[in-house]
Amino acid sequence: MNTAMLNTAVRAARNASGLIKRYMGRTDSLKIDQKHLNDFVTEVDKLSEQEIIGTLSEAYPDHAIYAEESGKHNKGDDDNKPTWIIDPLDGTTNFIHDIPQFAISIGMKAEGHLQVGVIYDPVRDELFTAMRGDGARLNNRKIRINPNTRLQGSLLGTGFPYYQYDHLDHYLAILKEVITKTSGVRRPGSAALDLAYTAAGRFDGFWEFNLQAWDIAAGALLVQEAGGIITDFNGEHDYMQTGDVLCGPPRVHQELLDIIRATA
Ligand code: 2AM
Ligand code: CA
Repeated sequence: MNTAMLNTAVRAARNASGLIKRYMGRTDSLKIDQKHLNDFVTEVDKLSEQEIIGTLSEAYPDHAIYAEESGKHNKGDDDNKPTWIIDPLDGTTNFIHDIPQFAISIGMKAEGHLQVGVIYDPVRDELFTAMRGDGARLNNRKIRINPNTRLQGSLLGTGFPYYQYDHLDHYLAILKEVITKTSGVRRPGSAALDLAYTAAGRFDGFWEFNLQAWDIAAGALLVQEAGGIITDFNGEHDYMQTGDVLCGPPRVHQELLDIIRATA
């Protein structure tokens, strides 16, 4: 069941990526709207989302869909319906600026758990996949987090607050600690890819405030299936609701959580 869903999600992501690639480097001719402060959407986000929803709903007409640009579809009264959680273009700001760091993210939640996660980087043709209980893969090769990694000597990914500044002082206090205790920090601009990179061991951890469920769903499963820990800033599992995400190998996760608590 999950294998069939994973294959369908991969097909949906690849179809959408063909479309995104056609517009790459031609973004000056695109119509760009601002949804909220600093939150942009292009025609490409919308077309990509339509393409993905078309593929998924044809294969699974009974499933619900929760997508960044068009919201909820086919939800009905049943809160526990299997649900596809879609970000059709994560890293839109990069895309608009012709910075080649963006991805398609498709997660599937059913029976209270994330079951399938797909993150596809069309620029590098990197396909990150995970199935619950079956591990995580990059282009079909297993990826695993190194469980012995510690904060000292690590390279972390993060996202700066860009529209909600209530936690800016807390964020900067965390950053100050992290800068002095690690080898470095990167802010690439696609949270989905940051999570995929953490699953692949490229980053030794990641944290960001105020993300959305579609930024997180697929990447959270990837991190877990690669052997990492992902929580909210209380060390609990409400990260899809709160949008506050902290993840990495167990030790890095704990050390980061200690910093987040000590600076709050
Ligand atoms: P999006 O491109 O799908 O909106 C990283 O901070 C996350 O925040 C990204 O995954 C990105 O998802 C979202 N985001 C939206 N607007 C942003 C902006 N102006 N700068 C950085 N990230 C932004
Ligand atoms: Ca996003």
